[in-house]
Amino acid sequence: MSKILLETLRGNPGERVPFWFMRQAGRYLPEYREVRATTKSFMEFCYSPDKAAEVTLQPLRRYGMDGAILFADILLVPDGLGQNVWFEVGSGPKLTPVKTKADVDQLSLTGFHDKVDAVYQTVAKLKNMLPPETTLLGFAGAPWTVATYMIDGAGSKDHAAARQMGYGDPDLFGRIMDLLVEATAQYLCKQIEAGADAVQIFDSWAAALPESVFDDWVLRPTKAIVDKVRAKHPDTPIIGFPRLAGLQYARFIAETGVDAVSLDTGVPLDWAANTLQDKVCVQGNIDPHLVVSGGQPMVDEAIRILEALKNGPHVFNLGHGFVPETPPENVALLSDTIRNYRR
Ligand code: 1CP
Repeated sequence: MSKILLETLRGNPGERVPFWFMRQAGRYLPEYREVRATTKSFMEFCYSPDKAAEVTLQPLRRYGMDGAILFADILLVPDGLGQNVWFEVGSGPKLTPVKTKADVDQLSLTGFHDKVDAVYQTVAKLKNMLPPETTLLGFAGAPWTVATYMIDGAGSKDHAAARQMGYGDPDLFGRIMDLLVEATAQYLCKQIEAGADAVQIFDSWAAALPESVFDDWVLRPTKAIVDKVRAKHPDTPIIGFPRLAGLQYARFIAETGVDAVSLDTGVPLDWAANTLQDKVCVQGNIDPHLVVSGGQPMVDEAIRILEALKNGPHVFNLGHGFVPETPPENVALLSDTIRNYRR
């Protein structure tokens, strides 16, 4: 049976628009909170293949999405490279920050795949559990976004430490980025070898980077990963998400070679339809906060997006991930609206 999401990502849309949602697994679902409560540490939870596979499948049982996204986190990559990563309740991720040459010397690809092996096991489990028409999505963070956490030591508003290292010590910063490119390419290849049908690269913090560094910090590392993954797996679509990159979305597509892009909430749809969608499949882009209030305004906005992008390959998604306060019944209404729409 053919997978409609996978076919659409390859540029062959059908009558129905396939859908999946960023953060479709997570705290807005009571059944997620129940499984999550059985493991204290979030990292250990991500490294538990049975639990990670279970929470990946939970939203599909409720809403029948066309895609299942592997449950894991972008910060497993620095953990696999030997950095100390942990999550604190209420304040998010924490890492022992990478500041000096000695800190970078501590990071290594040796032992990386053993450390993250549970992720590959989760993918393999999901491959066996999913119906043949469902697309299994693997993912990783893009080097720039992962580097912001590694260098700042936490989530931050303006990624000050990473930007300052990028400008002030480009050699040291470049070593971190090169290591991330290599680790991320290998990590995505292993997910594909374990059964992922397509992969997404999340550059959540690509916003508002000056064009003089956008090339070095976003375009080139992403292109290097795309080239490496494609050399081994030429038929696996790669989705990029340079979130809030504005007009740079066009260069992102032209220069990285991705097969699809995820549109953030701010991308104007006429522009996307005319400038991006003739080159690649687009995903997006309803505001996750509109799914919190739901009702007719959410349905109207979903139809507006479906209509605006109906002349090319489109995968319906959010402009960013679901927030924990999302009422599950609103996700049901949104899913039905997309499922019943015909191009
Ligand atoms: O227990 C919990 O609910 C903790 C919340 C949570 C969840 C559900 C975190 C902590 N990570 C995840 C899973 C996750 N993270 C997935 C798989 C699930 C799915 O999509 O259904 C994915 C793809 C991610 C990716 C991720 N993690 C990104 C990129 C996408 C995005 O949202 O921009 C980022 C930036 C992270 C870091 C992260 N993980 C978790 C938190 C609280 C954060 C920090 C976010 C921040 O700095 O604002």
